[in-house]
Amino acid sequence: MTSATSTTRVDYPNPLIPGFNPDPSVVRVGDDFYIVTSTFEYLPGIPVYHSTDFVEWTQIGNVATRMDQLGVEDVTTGGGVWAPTIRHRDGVFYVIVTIAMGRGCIVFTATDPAGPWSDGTVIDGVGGIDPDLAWDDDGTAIVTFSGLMTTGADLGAHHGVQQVRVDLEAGRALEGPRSLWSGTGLKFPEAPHLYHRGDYWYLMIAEGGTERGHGVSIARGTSPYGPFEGFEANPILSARSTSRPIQNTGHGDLVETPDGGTSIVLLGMRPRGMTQAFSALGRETFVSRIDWVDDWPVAQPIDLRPRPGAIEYDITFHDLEGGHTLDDGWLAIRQEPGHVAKFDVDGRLVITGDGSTLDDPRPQFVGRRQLHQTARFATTVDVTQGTGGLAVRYDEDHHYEIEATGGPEATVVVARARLASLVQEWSVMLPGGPVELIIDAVPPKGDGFGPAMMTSDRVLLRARVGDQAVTLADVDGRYLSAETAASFTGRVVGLYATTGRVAFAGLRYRGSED
Ligand code: 6LW
Repeated sequence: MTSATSTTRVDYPNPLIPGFNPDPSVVRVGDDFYIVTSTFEYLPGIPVYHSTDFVEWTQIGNVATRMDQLGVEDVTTGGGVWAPTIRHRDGVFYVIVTIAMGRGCIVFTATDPAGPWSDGTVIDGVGGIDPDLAWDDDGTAIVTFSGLMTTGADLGAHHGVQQVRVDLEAGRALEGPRSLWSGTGLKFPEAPHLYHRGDYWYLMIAEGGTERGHGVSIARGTSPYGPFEGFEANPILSARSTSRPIQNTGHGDLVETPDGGTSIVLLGMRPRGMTQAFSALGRETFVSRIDWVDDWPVAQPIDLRPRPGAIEYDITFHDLEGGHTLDDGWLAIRQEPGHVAKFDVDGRLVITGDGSTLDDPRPQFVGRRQLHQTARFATTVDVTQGTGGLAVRYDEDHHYEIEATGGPEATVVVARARLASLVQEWSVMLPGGPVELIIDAVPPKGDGFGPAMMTSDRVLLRARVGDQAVTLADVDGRYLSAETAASFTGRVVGLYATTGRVAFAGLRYRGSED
């Protein structure tokens, strides 16, 4: 990492990459920047976002587009793809990642970050989570990781921050793990990253746990193998015990930004409600400025700077450019989107139900991240040959959906809220014909104080056939939030079928931060 003299520093937008994008890692190659984030049980896994100005980010692909790259088809909820690190060396991109409760530590490589990526090499001898990849001055590969054991006899034990030299080609550690500096004593030292800057090697970690106590701490030494001396001003960044609009800040990665300075990308949440309690979108990617003082990084607190205005897209499947395939932003659960969604001769997206529902681990569902606090998803669906609809999902125990089935004469529409062992349904009969299904996430009703203001948002489940429109349910959104679902991910809204063939004309989205 070179010591860039900061010129006119830029206040980059925050969230930098909105929606369910936790545990970001960033790499700079020339004037190009790439960020990867965690995806847990979803496929494709590990989105790759690209920017040249650090303001506008575009998803250019996914590292894991094939089931066998990850092995998450049976992974438990909350397990799967945890915390990738992206690095670049001698023309090759590397992503090292843990498949928690799955394949373990894997390294993927590619010469083009948009893909294709390799099948992935398991690195034997690297346990724990949050692997970082660096090379020492003679080119030996070093993996530094958090020694939280997610499998085996000492499941749940935490051995602090550990490190091994590895042979990436052979996929094995060259030694047993050595323990390193592990923070200031807060719980869960994790997300380690090594940086070489000037005379020092820096070891930056997260500690305090990914909840409200999360923070970033750093140490330095003259060797990548330690010993490391902790900064007296640790944590260099935390929102704990503050009323800052962005909380849970931690799990950072440093990068030299286009403004000539250093920045840190990291995860955070935007809890809402009178006591800032519920984060509907889960853990998102944020950025903040770093200044170097006496060769120590000083981080600015994270400021909320949402991109102005509304974002809209209207994906009409019939008109998909480049033929009928789903773009990189679509997700399916423990299976590839292409296995769930097909296209019929009219260019509609068709999902065939197999009897599974959103309560199951592998529903017939394809969806996209909710990117804004206020958002509308809408689709027009033909349910004359099956049952299906539009769902907002956190996991199989926490989801709301608006579902339809019927024929030319009549359509039965059902709104459903599933919260673990609780389920509630509302239903209505509408005329036959194409059905528009709508899910609206809207701010709480009212202002100031009062129970209604405790929540993050309300979720409206709506349907329309012809000129008959109905809001079937107005459900509290706090129960689809990171603090209640506790499944590490975030809201994903999508199309699904439970039985028969259901044909969707498209998906429309409008989101804003008002
Ligand atoms: C990730 C760990 C964490 O591996 O949560 O917030 C885990 N930090 O670093 C899953 O996201």
